[in-house]
Amino acid sequence: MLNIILFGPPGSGKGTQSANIIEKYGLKHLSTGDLLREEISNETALGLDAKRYMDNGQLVPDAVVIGMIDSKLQQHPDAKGFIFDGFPRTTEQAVALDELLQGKGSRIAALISLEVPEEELKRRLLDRGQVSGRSDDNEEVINKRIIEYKNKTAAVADYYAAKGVHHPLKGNGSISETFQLIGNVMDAL
Ligand code: B4P
Repeated sequence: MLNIILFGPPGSGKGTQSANIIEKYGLKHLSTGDLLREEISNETALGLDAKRYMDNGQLVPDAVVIGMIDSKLQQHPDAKGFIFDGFPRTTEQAVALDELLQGKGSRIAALISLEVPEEELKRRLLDRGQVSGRSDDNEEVINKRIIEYKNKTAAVADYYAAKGVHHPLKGNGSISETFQLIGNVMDAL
């Protein structure tokens, strides 16, 4: 199995690049953001609870997202690998993911980190907000998301750097330039 984490701050292009990666490499895409938005649109109890956090620029509690990923991994026992998009977002989630993969005799091969300057992130998220209907469409929520990323999520890159699988990339080129850089890492694995 080839398991990749696509990592980076809000608006760095994780969802955008995941679409390119699954098309070229045939990995199963697991996006916690997409899974949570699906729960919200189905108005499940989990979704209604998650919405309170997401609308406020906060991370959803670890137990909720770890449970979602656990059940998705079980639903796809024959996948040739996974691209984890937006997960893990805390060190606790990273430890849980490692344990889940160990149970399948597998591990994370690479954490690909998209590095984008803060002003560019804000510009992209404000642009996305005009068409997406998502709640992170204003500076107040965007700033909260960036603070949450620095406080809770950035450490996940250090966790995987200590395992020797952290691949930081410049993520502020065009979509195709960034995909080229990701492809260089993927092809070497
Ligand atoms: P996510 O849905 O994961 O998404 P994101 O961080 O907002 O954006 P992403 O990096 O995917 O950017 P995109 O490709 O769209 O998270 C949403 C929320 O869900 C979180 O705030 C949190 O509350 C919750 N959540 C999710 N996972 C969680 C977890 N594990 N634990 C707890 N809570 C969790 O790109 C942004 C825009 O930029 C797009 O419009 C795109 O077209 C544009 N763009 C992309 N690349 C570009 C490029 N190279 N040049 C120009 N524009 C580009």
